Amino acid sequence: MKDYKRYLITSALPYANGPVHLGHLAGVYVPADIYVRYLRQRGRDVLFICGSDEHGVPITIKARKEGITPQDVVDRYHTLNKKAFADFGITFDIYSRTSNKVHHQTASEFFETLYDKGEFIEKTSKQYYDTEAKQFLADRYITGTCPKCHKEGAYGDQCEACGTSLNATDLINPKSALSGSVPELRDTLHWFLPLDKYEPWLKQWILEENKHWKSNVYGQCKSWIDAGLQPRAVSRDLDWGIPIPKRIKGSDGKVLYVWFDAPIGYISATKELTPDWEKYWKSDDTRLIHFIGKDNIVFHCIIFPAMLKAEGSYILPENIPANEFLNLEGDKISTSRNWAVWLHEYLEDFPGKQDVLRYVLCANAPEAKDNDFTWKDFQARNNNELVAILGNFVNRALVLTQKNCNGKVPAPGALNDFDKQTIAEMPKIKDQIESSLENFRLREALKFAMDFARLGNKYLADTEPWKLIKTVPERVNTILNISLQITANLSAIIESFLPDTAAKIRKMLNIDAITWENAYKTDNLKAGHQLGEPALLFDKIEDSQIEFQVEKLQKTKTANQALCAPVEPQKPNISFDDFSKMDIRVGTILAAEKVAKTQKLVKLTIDTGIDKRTVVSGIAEYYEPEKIIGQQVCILVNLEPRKIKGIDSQGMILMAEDANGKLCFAAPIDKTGNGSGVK
Ligand code: B3M
Ligand code: ZN
Repeated sequence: MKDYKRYLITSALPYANGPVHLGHLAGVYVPADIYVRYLRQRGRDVLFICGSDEHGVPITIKARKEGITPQDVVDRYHTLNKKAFADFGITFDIYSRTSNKVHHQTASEFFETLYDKGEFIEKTSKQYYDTEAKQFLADRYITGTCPKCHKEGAYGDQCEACGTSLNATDLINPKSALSGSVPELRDTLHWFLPLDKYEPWLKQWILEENKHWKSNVYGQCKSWIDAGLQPRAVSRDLDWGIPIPKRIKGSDGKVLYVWFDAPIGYISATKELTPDWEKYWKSDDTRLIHFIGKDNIVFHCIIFPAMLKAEGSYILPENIPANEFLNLEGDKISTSRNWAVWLHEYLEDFPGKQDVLRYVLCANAPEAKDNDFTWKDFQARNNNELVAILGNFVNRALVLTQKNCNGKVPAPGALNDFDKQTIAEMPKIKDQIESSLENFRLREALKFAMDFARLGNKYLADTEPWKLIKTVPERVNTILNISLQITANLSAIIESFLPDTAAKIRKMLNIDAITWENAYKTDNLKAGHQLGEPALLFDKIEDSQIEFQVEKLQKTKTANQALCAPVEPQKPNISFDDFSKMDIRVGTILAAEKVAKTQKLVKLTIDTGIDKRTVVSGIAEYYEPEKIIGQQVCILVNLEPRKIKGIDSQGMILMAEDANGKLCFAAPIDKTGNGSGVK
């Protein structure tokens, strides 16, 4: 490989529309942080860049749902995620955000440069427009019937029922999610990056010159390129994002497509971090590496490089070690289904155990294929690997020294063959770790790092110093010296994977960090050096803790299913007169009984304040009749009476129905007089 002078490491900018979870950490941020820490240990010039991706339609949808502004949404999650990353020891040099001024400027200048160079195609196409809300509709804001499976509630970009990707114009009976009205097709102008023009270059650059990329990354790129590349719109009709520069004709109401501005965020964040930013972005001897998840491959391997190439003054990524996905207990991690382990919650349940999660996520990293996180495996790796191997070795070496040498590093005597063999293993393992890390095989690197601890453990087990204390104390001194040298080196070897643990070991050894270059030597600790107090590095995780986590996950799944399911779009507007025609009163349930031979129906007698009347309601699945007597409810009293299963039902009880069809009473919170009107 080329001799690079500096490293520019980026990790995907997470959308600031939800908290980060363990899947993000495993796929992107832990691997990037391990690699960066390792580079720093080797004294390399490195910048580690990240931040929040704060544009795009999902953020506006979330804001609408919660009745707050998109800026409120991104402020909330930017702060939360920044803290979560810091808590897990992810050592970004900057965690910026794309709503920053410098980013807006950088991204719109980038657009202008390409525009002025004539790199875009301008095209008018037909898109849905909501005449009531007076705006063009993003695909996610249009719902309708799926042309494929004929289920309702499909989105303009995808049917979630059958998974088909759609164009908004494919939907049957399209409706605007903003106003509920039927949208109309209108002409709109957009700017397109002609990826087809870059196809020959991309073919050469990726398929010929970047054969060293991971096979999952290379394979995905190849299939995109083989399928033929099409021009891609880089603008959107939206009011949240970076406005297309005013001087450009037709820019009104248009913003940059989020995937155009987000990767430029790497550049703006570097600008914000250092006035030297151009040295990192514009010199051929910088090694630029993007850490991402597999869903971001096309944007980082094809579209962003094509943008950079079109602009002309930037370097291109040397590698893009994208990972596959981490599943959780056999199911895809999903924010909307709340099937996730949230980082802030993990720390509440396992305070101080960041390194354990870093360890398990790296040991299980979805490097070549999707992988599964299970709490059982988490427990097993903690108990059988961190406690039994790493923790046990370090503890034995230190406690034995404290007992037998007053906590001072003993001077070694003559070495025997086994000592020499053991010592000779250290540089070998270190080399293996280097080669694995340089090639982004982090799981393998961690396995080798644990071999370093295994080496120490085996050395103590085979030499059994505790049996020699009385008989050959000089031999014990040699064994302990070697064990302590291994421990000291181990603190450097595991530093990038388990930074807190490395710091704890250094504290127990009473030393400063050992450089990577010295992390195999046997004179890092001088004879007579006073050690600190030994303490346990890890403790066992009990079955009960694991059962608690599994149950918690199961519970959140059920509880949140209802809350997170997509809600129905709003219905068309009505006048106030329409509303006042409904006579809704508060009443009290006087009697309730199941209607014979039905599953769902309950016959209720209600005191409406006006009269006592009978209403049949479909609530039997959710309420036991005897338990609701005396409860207040709201009742639409002037609904045309209907015969239901032979019973005259005079009115309707108001119920809240969630997206899964579950019902609960919509009733006054405070007790009030029967007959009170609801307005
Ligand atoms: N925000 C997608 C994601 O979080 C996107 C990455 C941007 S990286 C420039 O998966
Ligand atoms: Zn469908």
